[in-house]
Amino acid sequence: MGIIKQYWSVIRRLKMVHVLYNIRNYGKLKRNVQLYRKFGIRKSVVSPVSHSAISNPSAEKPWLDNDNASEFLQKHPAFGEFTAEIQQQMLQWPENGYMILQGKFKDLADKINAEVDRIIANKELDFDYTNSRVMNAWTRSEIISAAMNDKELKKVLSFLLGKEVIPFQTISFLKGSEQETHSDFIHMTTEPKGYLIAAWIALEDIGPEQGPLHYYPGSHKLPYVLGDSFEHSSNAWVVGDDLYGNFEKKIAEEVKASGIPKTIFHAKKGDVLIWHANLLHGGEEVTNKNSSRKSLVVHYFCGGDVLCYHEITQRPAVISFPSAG
Ligand SMILES: O=C(O)CCC(=O)C(=O)O
Repeated sequence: MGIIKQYWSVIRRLKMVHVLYNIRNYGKLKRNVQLYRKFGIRKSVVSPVSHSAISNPSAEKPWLDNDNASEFLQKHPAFGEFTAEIQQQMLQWPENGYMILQGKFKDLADKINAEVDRIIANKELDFDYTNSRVMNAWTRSEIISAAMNDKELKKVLSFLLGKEVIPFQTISFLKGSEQETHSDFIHMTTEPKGYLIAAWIALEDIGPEQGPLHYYPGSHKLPYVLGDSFEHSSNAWVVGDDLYGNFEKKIAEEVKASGIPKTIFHAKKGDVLIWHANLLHGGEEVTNKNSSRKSLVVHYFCGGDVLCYHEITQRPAVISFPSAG
């Protein structure tokens, strides 16, 4: 690793740097004061926060994580408002932790790709060459912003969680991520647990050589793996640089022990895969190194009485929740 990269990797892990950032963003964090009281977090809202600081965890969970959820789902008055195809997909959510909206963004996919190309060509946002991706392209594109705020999509997501969802970030991938199997919940964490959801949109047909996405149906029912479930070297001053690697090892062990078979998603252009906060997923190897794998993933949190933070970096989530004004 180059000296500048090494320097940044240390600075980014310094908790004091996070505190300064949080102070600057206090306006967006002050909604957490009453949530910290509720969940027994005896800290300032500008301090680092992690699962281990919660002394009064909530017993609440998304309604479809409860037993007999499929039965309740069909009886819910809003269920009838969805198309038969969406209803069919929703019925597998409680058991499998994912659902697919086939071809939903088929007509918009090329326009989204053109927007991402423009943003990269004009250097409007930093292009991450290592991971072949651009973060938060929605901030520079009305088309991408409209896709992430698509009414029907948000209605489905809000129904699945039983609370209104708020889009939090987009990641535009040009190539397969080859990311190890993980749950998003260590990156984007909530209390009560489970109030994160992701919508992954294929922006082209994706074949086996392009590093398709994989996932483990039903793995969302495995226990949440957070920073106190495995060893790492974080302390009062820094977030340990072994935290993520050790998390991935722990997840690999959990996957093996569960015996759940892997599913590979050979998506068609415009398909949307929606996954539960704890569904284990990742990127397959890109076997054709020249191939693209264009996709857009949107992560959504819930606001209201939900605390949102990033367990991996121990930072509270800095978002303009509607209630934060
Ligand atoms: O698109 C991929 O390959 C991985 C995306 C992912 O894991 C995520 O956004 O959480």
